[in-house]
Amino acid sequence: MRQAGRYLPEYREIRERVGGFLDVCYTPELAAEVTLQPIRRYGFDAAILFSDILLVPHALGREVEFRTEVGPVLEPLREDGVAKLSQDGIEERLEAVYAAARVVKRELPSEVALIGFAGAPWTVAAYMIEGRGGTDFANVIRWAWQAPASFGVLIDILTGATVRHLSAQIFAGAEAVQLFDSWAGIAAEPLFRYWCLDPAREIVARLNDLHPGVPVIGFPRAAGANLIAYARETGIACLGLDTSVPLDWAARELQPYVAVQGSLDPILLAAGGAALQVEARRICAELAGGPHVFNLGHGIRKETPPEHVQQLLEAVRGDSSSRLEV
Ligand code: 1CP
Repeated sequence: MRQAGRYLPEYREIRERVGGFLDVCYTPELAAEVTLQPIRRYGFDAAILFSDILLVPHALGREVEFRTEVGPVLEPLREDGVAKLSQDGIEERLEAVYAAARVVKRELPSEVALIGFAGAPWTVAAYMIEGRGGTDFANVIRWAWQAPASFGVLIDILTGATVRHLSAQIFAGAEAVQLFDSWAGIAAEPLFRYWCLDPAREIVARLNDLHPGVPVIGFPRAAGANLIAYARETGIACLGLDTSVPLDWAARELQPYVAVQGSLDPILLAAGGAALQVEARRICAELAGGPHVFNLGHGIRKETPPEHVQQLLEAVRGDSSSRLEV
């Protein structure tokens, strides 16, 4: 999940030495190194490539900056800016990401999967239009209702760019890819169908054509009961559950159609203690009747003590012999 590295001293050391977040993303050796750090420390079953969902708007020609303590800041997109977005050459502009994936793939033990990712069109559009996180995204919602034709052009461009970016990561060694629709929950029902579900279906169909057998994981965060349609209609192989999804409901309504992952509250992981162990085991038990990948319900928090992650792994795996040599 997002910002996985920030709680690790070895990540912070690299960030302090190198400076900019984007510099780490665009330097293959560094991006590969921070991808591998949590695998070396804990021996997870999969590594997620170190990158960010906002590299795609950057590659489409938008200004993107990551400011310390503020997060991402983009030049806000207006309707007259859509025609200037260009997908030409995005693979060349994002070549450092694929180079990082190739390095990671070479270094990872063969039993550890590499996961590539991209932001879903709706969520990336939300950041492009709003210019930053931490808002109510009123501008994206207003545009989607008031000018669906130009909004549709933007979503189509992002859908195409997402397929190209994910496909290139798979060619570079990713064995599964995740589509982060972190702001799916702000899309009211018809918006959800047009701008979250339909683009996801198209992305999955095109990737399945290009790369048969490579699973696509969907994470439409806070989508609530819309998860049912997303699980049944998009063709995704696995669905990420945010912290609010009731697990008996997920077992009944979602698991017959897709594998599920997620659920554990990252705040509980940061808090630790007996409640963490109990909750980890409860999640495994509730989802034991179908395909389940243990994961968090959202990104790991910066203040998480690294030893809580080890305790969680032990609770899930039932032993402490899981460290791998990388
Ligand atoms: O070092 C730093 O301080 C930068 C923090 C950071 C990191 C480590 C950002 C800024 N992005 C990332 C990496 C990242 N982002 C990964 C790689 C794996 C990992 O290190 O965890 C992934 C998968 C993402 C995906 C991402 N970026 C999402 C989707 C997932 C989610 O959390 O919902 C989103 C919404 C972003 C945008 C973003 N990037 C960074 C921040 C602070 C934000 C959120 C801005 C906001 O809305 O408040």
